[in-house]
Amino acid sequence: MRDAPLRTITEDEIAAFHRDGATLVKGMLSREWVDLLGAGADEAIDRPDVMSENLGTLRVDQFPAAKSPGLRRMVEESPLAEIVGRALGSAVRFYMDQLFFKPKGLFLPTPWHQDTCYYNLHGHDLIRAWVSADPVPRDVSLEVVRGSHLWNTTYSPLAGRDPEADDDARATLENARPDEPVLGADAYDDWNYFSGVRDTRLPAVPDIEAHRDSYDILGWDYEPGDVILFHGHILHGAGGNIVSERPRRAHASLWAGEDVRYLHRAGQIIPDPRALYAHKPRSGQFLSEFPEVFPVAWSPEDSA
Ligand SMILES: O=C(O)CCC(=O)C(=O)O
Repeated sequence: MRDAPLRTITEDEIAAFHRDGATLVKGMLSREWVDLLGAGADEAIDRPDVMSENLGTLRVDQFPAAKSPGLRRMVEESPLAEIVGRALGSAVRFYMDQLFFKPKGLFLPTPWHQDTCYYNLHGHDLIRAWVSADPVPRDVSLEVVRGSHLWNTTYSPLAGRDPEADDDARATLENARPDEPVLGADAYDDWNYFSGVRDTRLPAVPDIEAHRDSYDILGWDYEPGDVILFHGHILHGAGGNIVSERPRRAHASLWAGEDVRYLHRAGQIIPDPRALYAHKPRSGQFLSEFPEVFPVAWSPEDSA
């Protein structure tokens, strides 16, 4: 049974998400959910596994809800599914989650990137819910390039082996098969951000940081209980290079609406959700064809 948000997301907030590609939705999660988010993040932080990466002072975990009961409850029982479902205006399915932990001390920036190219997914109805157990001031919070979710460009990932410097990576990219993921189920035995191959045939992410004045950058002061919604295709990053007295325990979950399909990407970086491998998905199949792996988490009928 899912808990309801403290209030219903407004039409204006939904319109802002679709227009700008991201919006801050204030005051949606109760203190109990924020406490559980903090406890769940700590559980994941204390259990580094093959899906954990230390990138300087940024620790990123893929699929942390798989090992943290607290984060699993956030995904399965918290109001997040209803919030993202109302924003998309359709049924939603949980695809995956990530933890972005910056311990107190020097916060390094999260570089500007787009998530699209990291996953074997294709479609427009992709939405992320970014929440933090700690207050996050504007200068170290999530930022997006307003409207970039509609640019219709898939950029090259920042991670992955470089095919221009590595013959093996080039061969992997050139020989990628449309019916086989580049990262197989064995990625769950041994994975890092450079297990996959960077698809350098895609355009490079523009140097947004060096030309901030040329972009319309949106960002917010974040308080626990708020939810930042952002589109799966938007260019985003997070500020840094400041010393903070507090950690930043952020959790981002990725949800799919109706048009989202599986797509074998030659430059896949993040493995498919573990349970999907057994189904041997083909490019073009809707996620809804795998209801055992991606059950409906919330649908408008739930609140009718
Ligand atoms: O929180 C961050 O620093 C980055 C978050 C991010 O890149 C994401 O949620 O996709």
